[in-house]
Amino acid sequence: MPTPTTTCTPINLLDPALKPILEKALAGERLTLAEGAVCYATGDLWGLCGIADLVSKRMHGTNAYYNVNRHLNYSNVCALSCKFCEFYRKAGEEGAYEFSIDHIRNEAIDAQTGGATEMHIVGGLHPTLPFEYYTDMLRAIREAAPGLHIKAFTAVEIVHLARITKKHKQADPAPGIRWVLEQLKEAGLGSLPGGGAEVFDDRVHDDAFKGKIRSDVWLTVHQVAHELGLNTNATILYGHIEERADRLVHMDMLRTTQDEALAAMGYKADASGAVTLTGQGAVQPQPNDTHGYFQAIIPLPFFPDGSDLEALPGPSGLENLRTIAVSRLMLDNFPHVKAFWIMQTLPMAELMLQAGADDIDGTVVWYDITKVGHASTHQETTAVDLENAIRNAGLEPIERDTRYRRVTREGASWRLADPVS
Ligand code: V47
Repeated sequence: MPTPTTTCTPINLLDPALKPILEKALAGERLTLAEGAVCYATGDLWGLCGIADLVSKRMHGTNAYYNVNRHLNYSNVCALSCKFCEFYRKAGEEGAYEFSIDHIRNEAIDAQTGGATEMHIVGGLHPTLPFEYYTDMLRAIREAAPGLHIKAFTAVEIVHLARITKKHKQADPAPGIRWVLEQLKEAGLGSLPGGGAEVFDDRVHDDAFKGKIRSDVWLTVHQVAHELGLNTNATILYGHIEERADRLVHMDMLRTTQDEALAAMGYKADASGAVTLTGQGAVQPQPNDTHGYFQAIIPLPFFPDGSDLEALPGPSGLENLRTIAVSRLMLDNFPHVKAFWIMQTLPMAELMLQAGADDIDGTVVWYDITKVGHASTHQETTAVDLENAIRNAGLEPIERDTRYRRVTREGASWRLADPVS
């Protein structure tokens, strides 16, 4: 989309500690970790949200995005036992499942018939499904529903596939990851979702999700994907046993990786190597770039229900709002901040659209990873509900495809807006 030219008016702040943050935001300069800590500590939450909103409006004007998509969790069988996860089952355990390729093909046909533009596919680390299951899945979708963009497999699954194909080398994981991604891309993979990042901290990793890839390998998967021209997203799972300082380090590691992607795309870095996209008139990365980049950060609030960490309360609504605002301000080179309505709820997502978020994800349909209360896996909303939520936040709803190109739609039939913007 073209860069909007909205002029932003400075805002009144109750906490003087936020003044340098506002000045840096207005100048499009990078915040330090210490300034991130100020954002987390301030009592003037609305002032903080106002700064994040100003940055978001400068980047996107009054546009806010959603898509017509379908999530699919192909299997919940997982070799790992992450403490925060209530989704996984062991093979043979009650409730364990894996979808057949026929089932997945039918889902894709159904999604395409209903007008979806994207299928978002993730699952557990299945101990016995062969590599061909994953490439067959992609080919079946591509053949049966060629209009769907396939966003699939977290970095954790990609490394699992490198392991089962014996391509993974602990000392140098990049070549095995590259091989897997090349095969998947050839079979129809269009981009990578942001899952599996959790929090990039070794203490938290070893306590809550030991056995999962560490931050360096997660980031390598995304770097290699970018080199292959695949766009990706990133997540941060917060509100469990991590500290706020851990979240800031996580965000810093992500933005450093994004600096590299943007520099490879021709963006000019400052003396410290930073490339920011938040300054007045900054040009946002455009679709059709041959080098990939992170499109969106998706802060994921921890849902304790049914997990081994069930005794924890999970983050409050205000902490969720604050984390959206901090994400917008710290991740100055991420084009989009997504308030995933399934995890944030649609009413909270409206608030977040006034606090740094510019995207609320899509119609979803099926979602098995987190379920509010006793909800089933059928968690669907309509494009009308998403548009209403965006309008309630005073913004203009823009239906986008996976690459944030504007979609024009009549019922289930859609096309990219012409000219592509
Ligand atoms: O990787 C697991 C998280 C992620 C819990 O890329 C939990 O557009 C909260 O990554 N409480 C999957 N979170 C979801 C995900 C995602 C969602 C929407 C959009 C995109 C995107 C990506 O969910 C997992 C894990 O980090 N998760 N269990 C839990 N109890």
